[in-house]
Amino acid sequence: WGGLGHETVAYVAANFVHSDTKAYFQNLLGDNSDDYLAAVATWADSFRYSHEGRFSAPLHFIDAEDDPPNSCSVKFDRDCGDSGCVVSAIKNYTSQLLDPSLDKDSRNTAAKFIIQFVGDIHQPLHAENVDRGGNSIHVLFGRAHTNLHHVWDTSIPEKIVGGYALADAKKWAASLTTEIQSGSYRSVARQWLAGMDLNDPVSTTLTWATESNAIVCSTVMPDGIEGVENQDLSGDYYDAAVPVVEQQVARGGYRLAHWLDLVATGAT
Ligand code: DCM
Ligand code: DCM
Ligand code: DCM
Ligand code: ZN
Repeated sequence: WGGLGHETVAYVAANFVHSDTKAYFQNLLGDNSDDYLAAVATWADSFRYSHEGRFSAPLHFIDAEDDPPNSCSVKFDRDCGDSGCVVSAIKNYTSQLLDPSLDKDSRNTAAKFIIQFVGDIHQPLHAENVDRGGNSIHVLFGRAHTNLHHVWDTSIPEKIVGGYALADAKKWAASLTTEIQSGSYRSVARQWLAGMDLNDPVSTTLTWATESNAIVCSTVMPDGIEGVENQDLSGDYYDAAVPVVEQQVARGGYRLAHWLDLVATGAT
């Protein structure tokens, strides 16, 4: 996701964490405001462009070598490369967060990675190898020339919300939070947490990646690359994507809240 998506995931999570979890992460992140998660939700996107952070670029995604739209799948051994992937990264940084012998600076960094990566794994094209997660597929969004990956990261979320400021993310998160508490997600949200296990982060996050990757077959390119390449995706395609993007952002935030609860409980 772009900044808007990541910040919205973070605000949704902040709306659901236990008060002990909030105190734990406010202390670790050195931020006692209500924006303590959203304020660092895109730190890892800047870090990966720095010299010392270059190693972390592949940790934002898992390149599923499946065959959309005919067959979607994620397999850890096949798809998580030698340099690591979003699944191995969440495992690694979760274990760092839980290591009391580790200095606070490292645990602060680990927390920022977790916040970004739980968001990213819910972006369908961050769980797909084809054309570098859609980056090499030229598309139009209205009059703008862009690529399929960017449309899902940024164009669709920003069209839904009508902006990309922190305040826009907070507003979108409030609306998704209401949907989880008393709206269209009320009956399914509990199921979103099924199988979450702090002692088995690989299985937990592969479940999320598999669900995300399945959306590549169903919604991102149901008619293959030819169905989207050089097409304007701001009309009917956008309309079909909106509920899927909203659900993925809501799921990411709700699951991030529970993961942070498990970490805070496990670490104290
Ligand atoms: N980005 C950044 N610095 C750059 C280029 C892009 O922080 N020099 C950000 C903008 C997008 C995000 O990275 O929000 C896209 O990241 P990804 O495509 O990994 O989701
Ligand atoms: N930005 C964004 N969505 C846009 C345009 C910009 O998320 N449609 C982000 C990217 C930069 C910041 O806002 O982090 C400032 O961008 P710019 O300098 O391009 O206005
Ligand atoms: N990306 C991805 N899968 C890939 C390569 C890149 O999901 N195989 C993501 C990472 C960034 C965006 O696409 O969010 C742009 O990547 P880059 O900056 O490497 O072009
Ligand atoms: Zn992306």
